[in-house]
Amino acid sequence: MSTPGFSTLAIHHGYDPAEHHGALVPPVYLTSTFVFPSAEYGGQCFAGEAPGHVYTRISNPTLALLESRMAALERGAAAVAFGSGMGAITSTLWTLLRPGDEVLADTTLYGCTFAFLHHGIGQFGVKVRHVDMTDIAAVEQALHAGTRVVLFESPANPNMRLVDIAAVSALAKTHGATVAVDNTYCTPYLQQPLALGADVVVHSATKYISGHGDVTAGIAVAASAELAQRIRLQGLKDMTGAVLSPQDAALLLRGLKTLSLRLDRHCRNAMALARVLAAHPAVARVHFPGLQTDPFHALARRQMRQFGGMLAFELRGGAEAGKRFMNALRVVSRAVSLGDAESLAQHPASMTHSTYTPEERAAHGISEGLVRLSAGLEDEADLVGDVLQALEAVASTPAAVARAVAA
Ligand code: 7XF
Repeated sequence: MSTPGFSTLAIHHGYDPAEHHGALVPPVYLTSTFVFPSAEYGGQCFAGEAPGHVYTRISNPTLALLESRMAALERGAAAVAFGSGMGAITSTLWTLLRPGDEVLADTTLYGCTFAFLHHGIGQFGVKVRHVDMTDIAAVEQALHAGTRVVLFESPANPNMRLVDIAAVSALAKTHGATVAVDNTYCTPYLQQPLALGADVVVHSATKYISGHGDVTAGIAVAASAELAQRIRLQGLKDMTGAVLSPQDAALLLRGLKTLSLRLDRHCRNAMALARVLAAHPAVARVHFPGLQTDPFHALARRQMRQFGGMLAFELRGGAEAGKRFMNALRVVSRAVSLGDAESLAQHPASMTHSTYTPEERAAHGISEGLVRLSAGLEDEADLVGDVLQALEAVASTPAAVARAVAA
């Protein structure tokens, strides 16, 4: 049989019903511990000399199925599941970094990843440096022998900047740095950073992979099995303990089955919303790589299958207008998170990126007026109608009328 396609892997990889009483859906191993056939065998398991599960914080058959499926989908060697995206990110970075090492990060990162670097691991002798990774020459200049990890998101949360994964990975390799890419916005259906040269991919599986807003989870997928094992035995087992519950692993396995179908719809809805926003006079700027005018359009065509379900925009009336827009929404929910069936709108400066100071947001390219939208799975016409009526509500306020008259 030829190599199975993405959806076939997402539905079948690593599971044979014949080994489980014919159960179509994999059973959930709802157990924290595993019984040893003998005391000697238990000791051998702990010494890594005999196969078998010993304790769910280290491994569990339901988690192992999710991990092998995610590794196949990301084209990695092995994966480790976590109880949250921050669990995946912190466990991976604690494993890779020592005092004196430097992590070179893009200018824009999700707020808690930024906080972990500056207020978490940064307190323990790890140096944190930011560089604009959309500028390859700047990355080349910033890399040096002490750079242990290169970390970025593409597209970046919240401002939709894209990083050339292949170019940055190739440069980082020449300096012996490990490249970690947060692939939450894309999932492996839209983008496969390991195939482009990255060493490890991290996800908030709370988002598209779960897809239904009812799970918090994370995944790290490594290009080498050795790195995945280090992340499991140091980062997960001893340093964070951020294990995923088997019940939640089962929900993620269910989410994966429809990931490609859902993302096709998310991407279509996001494109429709981006077009409507870009054409509206109340909108100053739309950040969406699917627009031909977007500075990252050509790169997106090269490294993404489609343009994703996330977009961000700034209204001419700034942050105040942005809040009025959000308050006028009727179909789109006002909430953080992303990748759910429900479309979600949030204000990064006061919500997901309030971990930055206003000065840091200004220096890191996160404008105070930015509104972020996660296009859900509702009907396109209803979403477009909702966004248009909310834009009209903003445009017809007294302040907007006064501005229009003055102009
Ligand atoms: O620990 P989580 O499962 O919430 O994942 C953390 C995380 C990691 N990477 C990226 C790119 C993320 O967007 C997230 C979580 N972001 C949510 C958001 O931006 O809305 C969190 C809500 S405060």
